[in-house]
Amino acid sequence: MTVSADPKELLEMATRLAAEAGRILVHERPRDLGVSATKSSPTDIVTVMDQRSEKLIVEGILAARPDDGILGEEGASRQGTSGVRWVIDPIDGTVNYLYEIPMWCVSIGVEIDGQTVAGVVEAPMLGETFTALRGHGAWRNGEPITVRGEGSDGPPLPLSGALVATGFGYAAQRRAVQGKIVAELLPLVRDIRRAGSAALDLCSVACGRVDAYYERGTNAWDIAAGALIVEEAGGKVGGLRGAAASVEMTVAAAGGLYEGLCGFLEGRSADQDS
Ligand code: LIP
Repeated sequence: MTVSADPKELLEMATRLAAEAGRILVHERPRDLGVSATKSSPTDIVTVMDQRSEKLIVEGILAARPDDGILGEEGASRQGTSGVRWVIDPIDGTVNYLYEIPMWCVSIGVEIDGQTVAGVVEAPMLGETFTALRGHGAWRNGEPITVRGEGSDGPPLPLSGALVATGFGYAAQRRAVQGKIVAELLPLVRDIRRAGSAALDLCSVACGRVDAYYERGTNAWDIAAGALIVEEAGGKVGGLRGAAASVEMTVAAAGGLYEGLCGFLEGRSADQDS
């Protein structure tokens, strides 16, 4: 039975598939799990479970919606004809998954005509399922979530009071530049957190677990669902100098703090590698 392109139904299907993938990632993880391949650098790893998760999700999509497009981190890529495209990170936080650190998730964003309309981030080890439906809100385990400070009519949070999440690339040269930038930011903010999963960092912004997030080098599959979850939780997501969020830079925070963090990052050309 083909699922209609109703965003609510697409979200239900994405949530079901993410949960199914989460279950095998937890219960069928080989005890001797190793690295089955590397990508952009020796530390940019893939495991057999990344591949199994993506395969399960893709097969579930195509069984219900054979005309949809797909973009997956581990190679799933097909042009669809329906206008619906699924953007999949089968394990976001792969290094955490390999090291049995709980901060990993399955992230699925669903686009209609290029705009993300539904997103799910499933974090089985945290017992958290983050979902969002464009124009209708964002939820954690079915309960509405908002960015920290959203709805208060007080002044925007200053950078000095912000708990800021970030991440680092896999290439040594980029990491050296990112290390210099975070070293300059550290004395200006409350503190820094590096969780190892962009999708979960974005969900942490959306539910107020951190105040802001930024990272250079995230891919579409890292942020597709999480960006919508932040926006529907009252936050702002974008790149620097008014650009959209992209591999160049992704910034997420509540309004006033967003501008302050972007100003700091623009002043240091944080969307460059030199
Ligand atoms: C991860 C991102 C994270 C980044 C890591 C890694 P992956 O994605 O979610 O933000 O800092 O280096 O790229 O590779 O685990 O899917």
